[in-house]
Amino acid sequence: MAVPVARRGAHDRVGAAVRLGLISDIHGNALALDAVLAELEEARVDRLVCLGDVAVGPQAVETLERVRELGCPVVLGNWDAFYLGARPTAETEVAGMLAEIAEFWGEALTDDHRAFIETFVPRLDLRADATDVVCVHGSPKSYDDWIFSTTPDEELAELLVGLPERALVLGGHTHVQMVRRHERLVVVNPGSVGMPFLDSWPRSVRIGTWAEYGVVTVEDGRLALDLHRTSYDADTFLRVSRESGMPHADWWLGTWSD
Ligand SMILES: [Mn+2]
Repeated sequence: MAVPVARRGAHDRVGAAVRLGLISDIHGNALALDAVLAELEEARVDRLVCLGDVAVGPQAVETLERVRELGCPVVLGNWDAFYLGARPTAETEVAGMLAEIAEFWGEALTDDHRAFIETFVPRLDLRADATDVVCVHGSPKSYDDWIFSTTPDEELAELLVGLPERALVLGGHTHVQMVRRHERLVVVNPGSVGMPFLDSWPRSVRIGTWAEYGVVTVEDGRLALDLHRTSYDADTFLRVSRESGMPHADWWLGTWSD
């Protein structure tokens, strides 16, 4: 993968014309990640940013190790935090099942893997050309916050309070691609690499059999936002998932839909 290794820093200057590749919510789906990385290599992005929820899925180890090899900065997601001991906030039946499944997937992770997850940051601030870029998982306040296209303006204002007046806010967590303006801010969600949702969680859990990512190009006052969907071998991924012996397999596999 010809993406340069990114330095970490509070304000990491990345030069004039910048193409950022955005991957988020990979959710232990290495096959989807490989398909996305192949396209991002073609797209000649200058750097990659991962917006969190990396390992939690059937191919936890492979996915985490691929992301580590990329050397890109990673924002801490709620399920990354789960593997560092954080408990899920939701107490629904579905949330309980997901936590049991996640525990199972996490059994394959070593202390070395957890040490890598500990390097994930709650928020990453970049400068791309003259643009402030704020990278988060849910919102700048919490990896548990949802920003949907339908989130009321007043609620959104609360979640974005304290940001620079003009900034690009990059976040994941909803598994739904989105571009939304809020005053001078532009909020972009590249969707989910490994488990894109057909509906807005938590209304229901329905997962699509494609992979999502984004490319942001910033150049001399110009801004281009590309939200991509691509295909991968989802049949093999679902077969691997079933064969893993995961708990609640019938329910979980039943949430996947073409
Ligand atoms: Mn997620």
